[in-house]
Amino acid sequence: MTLIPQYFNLYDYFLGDERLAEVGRRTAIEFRGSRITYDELRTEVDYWTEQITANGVGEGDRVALLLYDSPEFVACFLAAVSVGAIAVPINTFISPEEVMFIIRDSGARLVIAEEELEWKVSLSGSPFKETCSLVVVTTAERPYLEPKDDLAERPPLPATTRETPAFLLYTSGSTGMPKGALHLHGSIPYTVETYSGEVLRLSEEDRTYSASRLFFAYGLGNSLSFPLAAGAAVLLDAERPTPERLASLLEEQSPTVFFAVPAVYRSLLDLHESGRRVDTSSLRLCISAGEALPPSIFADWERTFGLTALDGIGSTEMLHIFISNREGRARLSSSGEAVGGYAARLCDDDGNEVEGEGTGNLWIRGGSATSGYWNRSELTAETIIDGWVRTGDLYRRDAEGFYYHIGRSDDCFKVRGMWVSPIEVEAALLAHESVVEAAVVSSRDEDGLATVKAYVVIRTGVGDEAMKEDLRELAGSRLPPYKVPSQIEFLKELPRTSTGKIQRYKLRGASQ
Ligand code: 3UK
Repeated sequence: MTLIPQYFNLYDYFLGDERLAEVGRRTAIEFRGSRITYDELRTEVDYWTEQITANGVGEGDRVALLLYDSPEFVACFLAAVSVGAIAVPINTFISPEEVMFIIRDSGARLVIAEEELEWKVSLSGSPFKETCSLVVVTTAERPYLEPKDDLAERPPLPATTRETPAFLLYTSGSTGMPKGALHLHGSIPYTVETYSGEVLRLSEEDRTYSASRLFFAYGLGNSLSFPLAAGAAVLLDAERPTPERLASLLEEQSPTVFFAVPAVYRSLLDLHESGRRVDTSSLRLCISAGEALPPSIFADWERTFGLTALDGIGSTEMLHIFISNREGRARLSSSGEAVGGYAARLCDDDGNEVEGEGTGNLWIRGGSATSGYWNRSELTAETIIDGWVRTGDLYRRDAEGFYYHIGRSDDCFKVRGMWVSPIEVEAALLAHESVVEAAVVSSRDEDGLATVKAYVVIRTGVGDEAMKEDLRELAGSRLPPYKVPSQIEFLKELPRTSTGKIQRYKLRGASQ
């Protein structure tokens, strides 16, 4: 007997005739003071489908998106996947070198870029000239609400299934350039049915806003998958989510569900304290992810606004959150309990399972897991074992099944939700002529937030404040601000193993 895989396409899932019969006239997106209904969004997707196919894109081709959070992001993403192509969202904050790495690594056939970000894309040299085109989206005046009467009838959708590749999300690991985790058409509905269904429980009345952008797996779920699958409205904003910007947005656009990383919760609390009152009265739910939510922020948020921030851990590889706190049973310092549909397992370093209470490497299984890294079969085989995805995180589990994050089993860590690789920061410090060696670890500031701490050995033996300033300036000229060490300590030598490896765990112990 042959099993015919059942037809499934994300275009139909979000905007098919049956869905539009229900939600077509409701607001799907609010952006720059205009409202876009689900019906209008479908027209927008069909318009972008025409643009994409006119550029020769077909099934399996990659379409890179270098776009701000905007209706175009959503429309281009859905247009690309509707024709069986693979959408490749790119972080708008990264350097031109990293952008080009992703375009090259994914083998993009088309790049759709924000006019303001076009300078990061250079397709003139080979091998791109013949194989890759660029479409620029004008930032200032966007014609969403112009009638698009001249659209041709959509060609029939290709015979995609839940297993058909749909999008590729790049994430930077411990070393080197980012790696692309491939996701399938079925990955998104899985996260909708599990995490969103169980923890967010969105209704058509909800209005979601995510400070984390659409190009992150976190933002993609928060601002595309979850609201659109629920027939809710998503508030999108192309501007940088500064605390002031977020405060006005909360005040003027009344979201009901708010998503952010811990540092954003802290910055809103600070703003509120400084006298610019933050109005959270429209919110019914606050979600934190990306890094562990420090207990001080959890407590301050609750005390100040009477709202619980629900911490949960997700990853690019699993697409969204798989261990989470829940309303009414959120626990301080914990990432929460496994979300239904995901199995969590703690393993010792030999891969043996730790049962019940205990500590170990976190492995996760669930239907939204990446099918593998793009063109990295070895890395895929190391990361996915018998269907279990090794997260690289160390966790403790208590007797009731709550999980507590201990750290990364490699040495990478996150600051303000963004990855810091110690090696890269060390390299910047080592560029100073007086620096002999450097080791970078995560530390914590007074609020318990992760910061970058550098231990530095210098030629003259002892360093002073002026030297610290010098080093920060040098690092600042080579790295984005969040990677610049806020704490610097001088040492006579670094702790090393007999084989010469820096013992970062000793330094971490010293700084926490
Ligand atoms: C860390 C956390 C402790 C952890 C993400 C929500 O962050 C996301 O994906 P990334 O691929 O990073 C994954 C890694 O980040 N982490 C994330 N959340 C927490 N550590 N507590 C947390 N609550 O090391 C994990 O392995 O950038 C977050 C939804 C989708 C995502 N992709």
